[in-house]
Parts: sequence; C-alpha cells; structure tokens
Amino acid sequence: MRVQVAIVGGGPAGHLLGQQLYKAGIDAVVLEQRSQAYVLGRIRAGVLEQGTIELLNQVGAGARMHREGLVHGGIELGFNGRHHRIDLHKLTGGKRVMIYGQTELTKDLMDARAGAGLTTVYEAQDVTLHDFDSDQPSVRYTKDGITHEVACDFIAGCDGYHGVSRASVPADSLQTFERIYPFGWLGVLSETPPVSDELIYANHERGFALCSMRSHTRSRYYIQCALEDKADQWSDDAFWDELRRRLAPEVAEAMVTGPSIEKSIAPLRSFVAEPMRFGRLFLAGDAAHIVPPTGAKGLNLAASDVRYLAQAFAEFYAGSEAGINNYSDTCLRRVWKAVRFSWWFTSLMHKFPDDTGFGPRVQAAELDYLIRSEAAATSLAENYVGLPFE
Ligand code: RFL
Ligand code: PHB
Repeated sequence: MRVQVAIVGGGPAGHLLGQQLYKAGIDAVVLEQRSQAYVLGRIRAGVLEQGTIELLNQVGAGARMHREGLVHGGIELGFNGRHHRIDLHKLTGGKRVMIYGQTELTKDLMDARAGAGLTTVYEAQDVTLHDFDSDQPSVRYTKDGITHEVACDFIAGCDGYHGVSRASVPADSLQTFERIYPFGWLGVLSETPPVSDELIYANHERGFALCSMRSHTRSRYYIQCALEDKADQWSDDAFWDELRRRLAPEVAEAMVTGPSIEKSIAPLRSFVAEPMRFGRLFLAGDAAHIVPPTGAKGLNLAASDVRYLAQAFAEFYAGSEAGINNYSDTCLRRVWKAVRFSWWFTSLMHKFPDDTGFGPRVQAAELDYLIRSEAAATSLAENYVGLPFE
C-alpha cells in the first residue's frame, strides 16, 4: 500500500488528524493495534476546549456533540467547607467549554471515517517504523499473521504514551522532561444524575475530589488515592463515603449514589519529549507529552497538535516546508503552557503526603487569593478554557 501519510494510533489524535487530512485531499491510513471496541471502552477525558469543538465542527464530526454535549460557563472550587464559582464565561470574554466524553468524540470520528470509506486497520500488530530519516519512510505491521508494508511520505506518531513511535527515535535525538506525582486518581462512572450543574474541583485535607459528568443522567467522579491502591480494593460504598467527606456538607447530602459502571485508577504524570519531529516522523498527542488530568488538557493538547500537523502537511503539498519545519517549536510553546497550568492546578488542589505544614497553608492562601482577585481568577479561567492558537 502507498499513502501520503501513515497514521500510527487510532485514538483521538490519530482520528482527528485523519479527518483533517481527508478534508484537505491528502490520503492516509490509520493503523491501530487494538480492536475498535477496546478503543471505545476506555473512559478518559470529558472537557473540550473551544478550539477542540471548532476542530470537530470543521471536520464535519460535531453534530452529535452539539446535540448531546453540555455547555459549561463556569467551574466550582471547593475548599474550607464551601464552594466558590469561577465564571469562565465572564472572565474570558465569552468562552465556554463542552462536556462530552472522549469515548463519544472518538466514536463520532470513527463513524465519520467509516462513512467516508477511509481505511483504518484495527488489530494491526507489531507495527514498526522505517527510514523516517529519508524521504521514503515506511511502516510495517502484521494482521492475521500476514506482514504488510505501507510506503508513505510522512509518518504521524499518534500512538499514545506507550506507543512505538517515540520509542523508535534514537535515544540521543530525544530529550525528555518528567514529573511523577505521589498519588493517583480513582475514577467512578455511575448512572446517577450529577450532584452539581457544573464541575466541582475540591481541595480537602483528606485529598482532592472532582465531581464531573457525562450527561444529565451519568456522573463521573474522582478522588485522589494512594499510588499503591487497586481499584478493586475500593467498594462502591467506600468510594461514595470518601467522596462525600471531601465535599461541602450541602453537596455531600445532595449526592445521588448508585452502582459503579466503571472504576479505575490513573497515575498522575507530567512528561514532555523534545523535539516532536524527527525527519519524516511527527509525534502528536500523548505520544509526545502527558499532563495530569487536573487541568483537563490531555485530549485538548492532542487536538491542537494535530491541527498544526494537518496544516503543515497541507502546506507541504502546496509547495512550502515552513509548516513541517516549525511544527515542533509551534506545538511545544503551547504544550509547555498546558504542562505548566496542569502542574500548577494539580499542586494547588492535591494533598502531598510528605508536606503537612507549609504546603497546605500556601494552598489555602492561593485559593483565598483566587476567589478574591479577578486577576488571579482570570488567569485560571483563560488557561482552563484553552489558550489561543498562534
Ligand atoms: P491515546 O488516546 O492513548 O491513543 C493512542 C492510540 O494508539 C494506539 N497504539 C498503537 N497503535 C498501533 N501500534 C502501536 N504500537 C500502538 N501503541 C498504541 C492505542 O491503542 C491508542 O488507541 O492518545 P491520543 O490520541 O494522543 O489522545 C490523548 C488522550 O487520550 C489523552 O491525553 C487523555 O485521555 C488523557 N487523559 C485524560 N485527559 C483529560 O483531559 N481528562 C481525563 O480525565 C483523562 N483521563 C487520561 C485519563 C489518560 C489515561 N491514560 C493514557 C492511561 C485517564 C487515563 C487512564
Ligand atoms: C472527566 O470528566 O473525566 C474530567 C473532567 C475534568 C477533568 C478531568 C476529568 O479535569
């Protein structure tokens, strides 16, 4: 097979890139190592920035999101037994976010891809990348015991943190930056009405809690947990009790609980690999960077990377190499701002096991500053809704 762009990974980054390239008349194949059902079974992000919403509209995959997604103009910060609203809409001159699950977004993109008759190879095993330091790169994979080769002009590495793309780059061509946090998030999905119309991020002496949602009837809640914890050690009752302890009393009382339909633990990590381009290989999304979920930035960064990448490929086929040459620097400027924001918001809202004196007091001072200073609240708001594109 020969295509212009071989996309490794069929998560949100790979699928969003695929749709943009299709709209630009550039042919591509998506190679995904898992089955479609497996990819759609992963419960992950839930908050879309305006730029991500616009991108879905542009590629013609936004209709269901606009019908079913929930538009939010604010978030609540919980601490000291009270909740304070950050008015995102007012503080950012009219911006909002959309609550729409990553699973649904990915499904819409998969449907759009299938509807346009485009090729995705699911369960593509043993993907290997070749000759991306030349202008004739290729990708090989095995499917049903048969090895296939895809010759291409470019490889887009959209295969997440554990993927093969970043791992294929010679170690001395890559610089990595990392921060591991000493806790995880235990997440529960339940078929219960959300406790609040807006998301609640709570700082509590027992640890962080987040009240989120997927719809008016489906809630997504998280609590900070120990890194060693296992999801199946947490009964549903233990989870609900711990969540309620970390919220203001009137919110805890209003909480509707029910059986969990998904329960999992995610570790928290900040990670950036530089640069994001090696010859004809371009990394995008989690393949290049990871942020802790506190700022709801992971999926949105994946979307902004592939927005720049699709534009760069379109420029290349129109005769200019400027876009592909600038891709890494342009992405990394936005990536590092999201890394900074996610690290800051994580540091502000979580209990750090070894810091029982100075840290909590600085957090309390900063939270008090946030609700009293419009400048401080504006900084939170403009980062949360997403910084502008260059
Ligand atoms: P993905 O979604 O990981 O997709 C990569 C795809 O590549 C496939 N793949 C391969 N395919 C072929 N060959 C190989 N060798 C391959 N290796 C991997 C994988 O099967 C997969 O389908 O990366 P992408 O597209 O860059 O999208 C990024 C987002 O998924 C990610 O940033 C967010 O989900 C991060 N994240 C969260 N972000 C939030 O904003 N809020 C959250 O609540 C939130 N929860 C999460 C998360 C990420 C998690 N991970 C990665 C473990 C919870 C978890 C558990
Ligand atoms: C979610 O709904 O899964 C979610 C929302 C906001 C975050 C992280 C996760 O910051």
